Amino acid sequence: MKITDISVFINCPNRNFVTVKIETDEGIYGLGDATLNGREMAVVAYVKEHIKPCLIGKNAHKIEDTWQYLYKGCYWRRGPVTMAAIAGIDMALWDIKGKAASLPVYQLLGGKSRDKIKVYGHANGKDIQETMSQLQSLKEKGYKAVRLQCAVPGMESTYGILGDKKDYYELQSSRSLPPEQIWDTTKYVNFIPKLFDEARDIFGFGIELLHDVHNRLTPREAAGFAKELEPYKLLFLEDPVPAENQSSYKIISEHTTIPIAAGETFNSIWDTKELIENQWIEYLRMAATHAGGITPMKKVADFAAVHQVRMAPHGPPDISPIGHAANAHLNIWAPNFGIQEFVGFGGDDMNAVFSHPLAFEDGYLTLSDKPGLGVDFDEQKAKEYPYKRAYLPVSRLGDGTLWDW
Ligand code: EZ4
Ligand code: CO
Repeated sequence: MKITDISVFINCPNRNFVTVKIETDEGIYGLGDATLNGREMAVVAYVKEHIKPCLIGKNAHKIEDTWQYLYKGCYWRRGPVTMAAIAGIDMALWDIKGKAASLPVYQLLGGKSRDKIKVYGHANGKDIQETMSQLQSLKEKGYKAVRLQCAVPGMESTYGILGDKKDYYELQSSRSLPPEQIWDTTKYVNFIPKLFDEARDIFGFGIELLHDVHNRLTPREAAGFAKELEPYKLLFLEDPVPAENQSSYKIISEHTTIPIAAGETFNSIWDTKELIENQWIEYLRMAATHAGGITPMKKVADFAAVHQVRMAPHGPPDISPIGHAANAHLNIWAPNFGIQEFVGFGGDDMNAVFSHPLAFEDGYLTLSDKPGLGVDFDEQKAKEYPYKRAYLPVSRLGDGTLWDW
């Protein structure tokens, strides 16, 4: 089966998504997600200008060789743009192989290790009360696990909500340039334990709770913060410090028993090496879209399993339904799957463009048996949603110093 064409689509049905389509001479096509929030056009150019010319006429069944060719063969390895581009191609090739075999991708990975995929949702309030009412409504929807975030008093414009609730800090900004927010570590670390104290008071310990620090602390600040959160028995504390220096996590894990998660921005197995080999984390957040696709994620999951690290893939609204489906096929297979982040799909606009094999039922995602990844993409409909340049906010300290996001 030969690759005859590769197209790249960039659309904004609520969020910007980069979609790769590979066509073959047997009429089977595959879809991949290559979305890189805030840097989408770099990936579009990478696939169109640099990858496409090399793959036309090549054998669509050679997934592993194609992955190695794009990774080792270009000399410049790794990096988020390169790996998102490779992910788009890799997912599309798995989709093609599944369709050719009339099997869902999880069957090609080794079959199901579980029936359904446990997920966690997000409660993000402007104050503790609002976060608690969001937690309540997620619980009523069936969620068994919820990540709690809350605007910190005295810094309402940051790390919670930006005023109007549509502009929650993780969403792309509708402004033409990145909004800037002020960060204050002292206010943050003094406030968040109160949020969890209230949640355990009201909801008890029958629901799993999580929290994302978004890399904003130093290792020793993070260790102290984690110790303070220990009584609230979080499922995990995410990204307490940046992970470029992996040994920062040694300091944290030597001081606290709180389970730590990291890795949503990692794009190579090498980014995980010390964290996993030293068992400094309990959960790995890597996801197919930013890690180079399904081919490397299978290896990453197996490597993590050797060290009792479980997979908890990144599942933000800036991963397309194709990326979510790729994660789901990996999750249903991986013996060491833990939990999937899932905040729902982006409403009618997104559902008009993408159909997907996932359904939320009582705190779990189910995955249909459609061949391949099970996603479809309406190219005509997608034209109604042109790309809009958008950025995540940036953080600064009160004196203007640029801080980790
Ligand atoms: O802020 O994907 O745990 N989830 C997250 C995400 C990230 C966004 C950045 O593009 O931290 O929602
Ligand atoms: Co995160």
